[in-house]
Amino acid sequence: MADKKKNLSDYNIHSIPDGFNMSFVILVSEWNDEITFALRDGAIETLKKHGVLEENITVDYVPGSFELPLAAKFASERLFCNAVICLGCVIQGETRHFEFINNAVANGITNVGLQTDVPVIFGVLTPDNWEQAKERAGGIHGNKGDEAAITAIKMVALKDSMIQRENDIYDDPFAYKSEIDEEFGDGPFDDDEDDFEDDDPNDFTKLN
Ligand code: DLZ
Repeated sequence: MADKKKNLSDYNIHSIPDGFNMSFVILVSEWNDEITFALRDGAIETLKKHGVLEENITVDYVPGSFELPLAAKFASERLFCNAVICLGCVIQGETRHFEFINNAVANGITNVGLQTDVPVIFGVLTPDNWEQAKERAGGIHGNKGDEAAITAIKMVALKDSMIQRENDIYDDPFAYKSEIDEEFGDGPFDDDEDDFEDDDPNDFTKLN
């Protein structure tokens, strides 16, 4: 079983892809700004540590966490954005606002990612009190901003590797014969003799 993580900022530095050529938008909620600005600073430092260029990091602000999903949608539609990092802090209070905001933000952020195909990272703290928030914004439990930055880099790299793999298949379909056969069954690479009169593997017209 994998070790249980004790600190939000614990990770193996060598397992993180290089962020050079990646662009990020960081959205910061102004509510509880002592906390969210610490998350922002952690995220920026971590992105830079992993090769992301300063000019490829855009920081924008929203009034409260509730506004993060819509702002994430604006950002995800921009060409300069490979991933959006949403940072906020909703502290449990006496009102039911806490639940409403948390549910709306979590669902909203999830939906933006699914609708746009752009990774949108949930870096919103939902602590019971101020102490817990501080512990996760550069305190004894690390910094959730770091964790959000690492997640963003990993998701951009994952998406890039899938796009690259698909391009490789288009470039050299015969190298991927077994995978294509598996995916499409009785497709153009099926070994069934009836499929083609002549089995010339260099005849790409048969793919059309
Ligand atoms: C209204 C509100 C409350 C009560 N608490 C928080 C909070 O703890 N953290 C946060 O980020 N935002 C809070 N907000 C503001 C809402 O997110 C939102 O900005 C307003 O309801 C306006 O839409």
